[in-house]
Amino acid sequence: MKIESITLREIQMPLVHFFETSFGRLYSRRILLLAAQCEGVTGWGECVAGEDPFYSSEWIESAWATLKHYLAPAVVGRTMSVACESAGLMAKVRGHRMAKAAIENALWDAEARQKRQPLWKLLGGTSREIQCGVSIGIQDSVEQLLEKIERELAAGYRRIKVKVKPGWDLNVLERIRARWPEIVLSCDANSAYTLDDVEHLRKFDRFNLLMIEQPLWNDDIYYHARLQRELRTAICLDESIGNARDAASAIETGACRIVNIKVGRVGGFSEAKRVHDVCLNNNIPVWCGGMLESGVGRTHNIALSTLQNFRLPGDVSASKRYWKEDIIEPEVEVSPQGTIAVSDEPGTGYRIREDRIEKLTVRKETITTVG
Ligand code: OSB
Ligand code: MG
Repeated sequence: MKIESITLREIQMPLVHFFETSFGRLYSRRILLLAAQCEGVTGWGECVAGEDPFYSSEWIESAWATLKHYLAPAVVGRTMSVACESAGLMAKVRGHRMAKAAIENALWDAEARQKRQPLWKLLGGTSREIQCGVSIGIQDSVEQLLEKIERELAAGYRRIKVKVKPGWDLNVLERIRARWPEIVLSCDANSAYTLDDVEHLRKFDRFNLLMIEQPLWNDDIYYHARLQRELRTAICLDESIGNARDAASAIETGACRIVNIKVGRVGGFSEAKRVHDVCLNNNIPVWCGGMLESGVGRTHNIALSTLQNFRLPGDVSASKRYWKEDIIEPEVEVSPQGTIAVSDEPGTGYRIREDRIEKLTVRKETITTVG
């Protein structure tokens, strides 16, 4: 498979509802899409870097520049037999994992299309159906949050995750549990607490949560291990796990009992598979995180979620929760049982709506080899 060129695009899409986390409120997304031209097939990837360097140090402008100047030139013009070879070609660049993932995942997408195989099978997936949960942001009032939860439960989602931060936590969880004592519930702090909050965090134990996600610093493992020893509730790490080695050290030190895998955060499908395998070998369940993706990233998350150790419902939800109109066809839909079935069609099983992407594009740049 020869990589002839790579096209970067920025598309802009307003969110159906704002999404608020401990680092702020977001109304609209700037999404970096990447298309790799490989001898008659086009592989698509999505860079999940955000609008701002808040979730991680990467953001759309750093990703664009790094892709343009370093990562795309490292792979364009090269021939590879399998997509995962691209990771080695990009290894000289430190960090920039979300940017790297956009390339590697586009090449997996191309490889699946070229081999006329479903992407999920190429990745080594086994489940025919994945379990879905939802992530619900901070709202203007607890009443609004309860209404949203009610709607998502009625739609069939199997796990509710709410964003928390100091001042929007115990009171909120209390109200949710008072109304729904039995639902599978978890919370995500996106690093909003410190070790000074241990006594406060111990109070989360009352709510019988499936997990508390990333309570402490985004780059920390050691202090999460200290915290986990103080809590009955399982800690799940998101931001802290950048690769399989991080997962191994988090497990070895007891920093978490569950791992959130985001393919962008760990630098692409091959590292995501390695994180998955480390967790599997240590009997640590994983689930697939989300980054408010468009259909391109969303369908890649679906494919990844078919690997055997994705034992908990992921933040993989229907297109319509985020977008008035997605850029794939059909849109991602979730069954009344809170599942998505994967198909045997080649690639992702979803068609890319290039005409719509073209209309949403605000900038575009193609990297080809010179001469
Ligand atoms: O921490 O999981 C997170 C969205 C943006 C950045 C970080 C996170 C999230 C979510 C949304 O929780 C999950 C989704 O895409 O549905
Ligand atoms: Mg998270």
